[in-house]
Amino acid sequence: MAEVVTLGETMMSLRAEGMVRLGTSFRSSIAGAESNVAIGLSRLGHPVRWLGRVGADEPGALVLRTLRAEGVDVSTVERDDEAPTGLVLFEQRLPDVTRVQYHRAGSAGSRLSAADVALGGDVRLVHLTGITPALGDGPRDAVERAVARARELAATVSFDVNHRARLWSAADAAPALTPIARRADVVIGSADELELVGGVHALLAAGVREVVTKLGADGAAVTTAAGEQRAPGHRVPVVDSVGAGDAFTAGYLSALLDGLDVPGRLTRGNRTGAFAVATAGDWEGLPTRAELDLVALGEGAALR
Ligand code: KDG
Repeated sequence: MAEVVTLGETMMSLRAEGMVRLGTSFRSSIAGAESNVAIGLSRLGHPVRWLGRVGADEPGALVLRTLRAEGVDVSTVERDDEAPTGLVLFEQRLPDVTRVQYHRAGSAGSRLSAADVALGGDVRLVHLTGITPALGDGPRDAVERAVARARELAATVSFDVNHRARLWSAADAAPALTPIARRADVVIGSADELELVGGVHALLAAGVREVVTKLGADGAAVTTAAGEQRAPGHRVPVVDSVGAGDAFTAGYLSALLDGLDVPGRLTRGNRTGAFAVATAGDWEGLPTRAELDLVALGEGAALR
C-alpha cells in the first residue's frame, strides 16, 4: 500500500551534451516534477505510487522501467496506444540556466482524466503540482478529483505551484491554480509563484496549514499561523539546478511524513535540494536516507 500518491505527466528527457542547433549527442532519461518527488520519497524509504499515462511506445517503457527500478509503484499507470509519451529537451547554457523545450502537446500524459484517479487504502499524502492543470481539462479534472478524494480519506494534500510559463501565462494560470492551492494543506512555491496564487497570507487565511517559500540557494521559509521560520541552503557547486525544487519538496514531505517539526522539515528539504543541484539530471542525484547527512560533513570529506 502506498503512503504517498502523486500524479502528473512524466516524459522522456533528452539532455543535450552540447548545443542542439550545432548537432550534438543526447543522454536520455525521464523527467516529470511529480515523478521526481516520487523518486525522492522512495529513496528516503516511503512507499509511493505515481499515477499517470504514458504511450504504448518505447519512451513509455523507459518511464515505467525507470520508476519501477526506483521502487515507485506504477501498477495503476495507463498505457495509451492512441498518443505518444511526451518529450522534453534540456540544453544547459550555464550551470544554472537550462533551456527547456517541450514536445508534449497531444501526449498520452495530457490525456489523463478524473477516471484515472483511484485513491484508497492507507494513503497519507497526495502530492499535486500546478503543471498538471496546465496540460488540459482532463488533467485539471484529475487534480480536482485527487483533492476531493484526499479530503474523503483525510489525507494531507501538498501542492507545488510550479508555474511553467512555457505551458501557460500567469494570467491563465492564476485563476486555475488559486482554488486548488487554497484547498491544499501544504502549498510550496517560489515567492513569485505564491503571489500568483494569492500570496502567503491569503493562503493561510483560506485554511492552508503551511506555506513553504523556496528561496533557491538561500534555502526556504515556512509560514504557519504561528509565524515564519527560515533555514539557509547549503552552498554546493552548481552542476545542474533542474529538479532542485522537486528534490527540496521530496525532502520536506519526507520529514513531514516522519513527524519532524518545521526546522527538521526545512533541514531535510535543503539537504535533498543540495544533492540535486550538485548532480546532473532531474532526479539521478537524489539521496538515500543513509546519504542525507553527507551534506553536513563539509568540504573534502571522503567516504571510506
Ligand atoms: O521540475 C523539473 C521539471 O521541470 C521537469 O522534470 C519537467 O515536469 C517537468 C515540466 O513539466 O516542466
